[in-house]
Amino acid sequence: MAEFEEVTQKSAHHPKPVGLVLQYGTAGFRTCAKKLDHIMFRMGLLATLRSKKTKATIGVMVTASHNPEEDNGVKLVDPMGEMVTPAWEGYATELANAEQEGLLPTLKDLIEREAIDMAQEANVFVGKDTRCSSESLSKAVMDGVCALGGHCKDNGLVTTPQLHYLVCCQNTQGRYGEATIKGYYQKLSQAFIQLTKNVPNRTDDQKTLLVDGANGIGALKVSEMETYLKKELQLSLFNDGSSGKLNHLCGADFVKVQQRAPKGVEISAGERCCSYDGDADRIVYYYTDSASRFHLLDGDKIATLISTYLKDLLTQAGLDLQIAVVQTAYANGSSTRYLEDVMKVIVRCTKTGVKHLHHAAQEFDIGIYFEANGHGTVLFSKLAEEKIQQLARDSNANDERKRAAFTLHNTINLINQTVGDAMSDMLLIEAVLAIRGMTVQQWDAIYTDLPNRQLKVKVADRRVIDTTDAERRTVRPEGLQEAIDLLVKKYRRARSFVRPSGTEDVVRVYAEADTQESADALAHEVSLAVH
Ligand code: 16G
Ligand code: ZN
Repeated sequence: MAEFEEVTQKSAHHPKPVGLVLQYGTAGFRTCAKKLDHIMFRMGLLATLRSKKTKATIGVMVTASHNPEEDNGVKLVDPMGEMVTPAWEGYATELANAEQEGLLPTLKDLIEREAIDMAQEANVFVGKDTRCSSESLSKAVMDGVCALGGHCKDNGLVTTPQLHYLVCCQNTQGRYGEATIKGYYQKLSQAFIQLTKNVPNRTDDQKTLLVDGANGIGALKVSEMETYLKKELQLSLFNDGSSGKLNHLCGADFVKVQQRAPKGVEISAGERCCSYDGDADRIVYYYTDSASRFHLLDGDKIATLISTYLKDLLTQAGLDLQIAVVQTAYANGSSTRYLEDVMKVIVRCTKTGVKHLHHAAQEFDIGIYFEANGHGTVLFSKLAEEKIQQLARDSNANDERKRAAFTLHNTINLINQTVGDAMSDMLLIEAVLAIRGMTVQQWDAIYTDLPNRQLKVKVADRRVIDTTDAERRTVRPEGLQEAIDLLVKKYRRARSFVRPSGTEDVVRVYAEADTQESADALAHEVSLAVH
């Protein structure tokens, strides 16, 4: 068949380095950009097949998120804007690792196994971040799509969540929004303006926010969006990419891991600041107090703020909808206790990685999920959306209930339900703070984080560690969990776990306890037990 000849011909321009083995990991392929050309071409092929199979548009995003500038990566986006399914992650790995002469047989095998109709048309949306290597790597993706006769739309520079949004809009015939970047800005900014326009006494302080763009795509896109916000939110943008290096000493990952302010941001005491990561799907907030102490408001604090807000609105609306918060083992123990004991919401814990949280959140009427690192969003079930719409239209409902329903409706429009989105999360947080008349300090005071420490341990083979109970306990190697249990017992309010990283060749150690000294000591002792 002609298309296979094209594949053979074109793949010769994107040769695979012999012996190189890479895996479609927690967040797609990610490594040094120089090793990725063949991967990109092949992901173009795979996305085309996925599109034929699902009879829908598929997304391919070229980014390495918070990794250094020299790295790059690629993730596939399924029709409704979700991450690609585990079976297709497996195909991605197979296709990526086939040696040059094995590419065609692997491709044909996949087509047979999935019974793909090659006559079906295919559509692929491609997006890229601001890395130097992204331009040519995204071209390699498009080469792959063309080789199999697929149609390609080059969306150019976009954030990861923008690409997820575009794919979802395209496949739902505009029901989720208009499938353009302008449509994205309009949807979000209109919802934000609706939510904040009647808030009494909103001060200039409340309207101003410092944003660290991590010198990446988020900086570019947030400044595009700002004009749509009509001064209802005024951003002071730092690390906008004009001079600094991507993710270097800045961005959400740096701030969360280092627990300190990024380079290049001039913060005065009490000012509200936030940091995006390199593809703008993560966000964390922070401020410094009058004693120059740094205070971080991470994904757990964001989940708590949003769930308090939504729970109150449901009460005002008199709607009986089940609300749940999904976390991972990294969630600070104080946040879990607060959510369960004070707020009385359901809390679920899943393995690390957005797809696990997203999946668990789909089981509830309203599922709020956030990783402590700041990746998260809120999912509303179809039923929940319908009940909210119905109430907003119900002429017999009283004013308070209707108002709450309208607010919920606008809140839904403000949220990017396809994936965590720094810009959408930022607007949601800003709207909630405005509506509740809260300062960042008041938000921070909802509960106090337990001191905690994260460490990395290099071991010969991290795969010897096997975990269970959403990564909170180990089952292998034998005796390790017992050793951790004994160490934890020595400290007050302590908890610790270890897990093999899904993105780096290390074992991660987490510990929390009543004081920073205890958390540090426990993390250190547990890391010795891992060796
Ligand atoms: C990836 C995940 C992130 C997770 C991190 C854990 C996605 C989109 N991203 O970046 O959610 O927190 O991996 O990395 O799923 P680790 O396994 O190295 O700790
Ligand atoms: Zn990211």
